[in-house]
Amino acid sequence: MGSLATPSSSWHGRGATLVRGLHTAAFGSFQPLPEVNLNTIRAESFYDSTVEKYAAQDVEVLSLRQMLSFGRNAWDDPEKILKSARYVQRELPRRLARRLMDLQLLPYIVVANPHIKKVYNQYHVSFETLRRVPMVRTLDENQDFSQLLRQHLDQHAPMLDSLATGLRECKDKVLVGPCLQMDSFFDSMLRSRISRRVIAEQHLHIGNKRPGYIGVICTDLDVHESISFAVQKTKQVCMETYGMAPDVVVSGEPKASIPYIPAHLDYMLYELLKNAMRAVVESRSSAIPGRRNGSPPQQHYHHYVSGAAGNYWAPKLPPLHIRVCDGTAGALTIKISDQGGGIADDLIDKVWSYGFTTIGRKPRQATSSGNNPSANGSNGTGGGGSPDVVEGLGSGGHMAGLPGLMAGQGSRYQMAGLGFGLPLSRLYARYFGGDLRLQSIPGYGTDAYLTMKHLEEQDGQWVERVDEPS
Ligand code: ADP
Ligand code: K
Ligand code: MG
Repeated sequence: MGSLATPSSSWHGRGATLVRGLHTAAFGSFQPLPEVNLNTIRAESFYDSTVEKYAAQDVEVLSLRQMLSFGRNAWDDPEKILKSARYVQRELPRRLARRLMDLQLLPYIVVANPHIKKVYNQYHVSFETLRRVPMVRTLDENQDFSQLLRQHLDQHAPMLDSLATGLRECKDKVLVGPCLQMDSFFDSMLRSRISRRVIAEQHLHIGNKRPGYIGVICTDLDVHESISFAVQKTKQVCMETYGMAPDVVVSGEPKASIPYIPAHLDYMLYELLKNAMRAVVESRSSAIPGRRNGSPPQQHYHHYVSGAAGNYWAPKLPPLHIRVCDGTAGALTIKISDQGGGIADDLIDKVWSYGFTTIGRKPRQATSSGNNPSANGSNGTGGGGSPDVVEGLGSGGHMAGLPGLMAGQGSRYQMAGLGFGLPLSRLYARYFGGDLRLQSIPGYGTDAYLTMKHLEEQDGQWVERVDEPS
């Protein structure tokens, strides 16, 4: 199977000139540090007192503001770079140990799943490897450590996919009932994963001088640029999948910007736009089969489509509307409105569950009036539940996905299917103190509100990010 998209800080391909992040190949091929033999480190048994010891240690959570102020001019300050390396060395084993403990607590049927076991083993290998690296004292040692870090980031790239597949297989066995809080398990696994990757990527980029960036954080991210980029990519995928795509009308604060990790915003926009476009196309596509090559009865409401699926008359798609609202209470909100038929009341909570998707279901959403969705929710590229965007194919390794897409990885990615888009996007939004909410009018359409916090002081407190789960 393919894999699951998550953002990467190593981002490229936004047009030939627009390069986000740095090419990881700069680190060259990896030579393991002499003390560590990767081949001998294996998770022999699930119980491991060393893991327990590390898991019990406190983690140090840095806010976005702290990361920005620490990282400022770090490229010119070897002491800062070494301090950053030691922070990473200290934090990652503790955080990995906590997740290993979580995995150990899963019911046997879940732990025994080969995909979940693979995740456990990989986490364990990284834990054992990283905790054994001697404290970094020189820039040369940091260079080696950075290579090791990059290697582990890349090795963990497919782990999200394994978790998702493991979840699906366990759910199928029906043995994983409500007693196991799957969503909160995934929330803490994935939030921790985001944290670890942000920590690692921030260190890997902290020594690079890049205008407008501190490490992987863009200090003034142009929100409209991110939107138009995501629109362009989603339209492309939507066209490839359905042979048509709705237009997108963008309005609002034209100069909106925010300090943010570009790949995080790119990911959220891409997932929300895919959902919105899919809803619009599928809620109108029922008319398509009968209209091939014929004259439409109501010229005004139809347009001629020439695509992979052939030539036919299709109903005109109502455009998506995106509005950027800045400056209210220290938050920037992006509202994405579609007329894709909305979400049925009985599904409105379920859509936030990891793995929940209506791909391959029928019917897929609320209907009223004559707005019947197509009976077949799949997109014709083979099998419901197939993966979405390919992760790990982007040069960024992990959190790749979109970068993989950028690099033109062919037609493997699709519009939907893993059921991770909404919950994972909300996790990313909340990670830096923002949020993601949906407002649906069944039978009409959906508004998604993506809110991101500015770094201003609020009620006497700086906006902090939600980091490692306790
Ligand atoms: P996936 O897109 O892989 O199915 P998501 O988590 O992104 O997973 O979305 C879960 C489900 O929520 C979708 O399958 C779809 O049924 C529903 N949904 C999400 N966004 C919309 C929308 N804008 N309009 C209608 N339904 C939506
Ligand atoms: K979902
Ligand atoms: Mg989706």
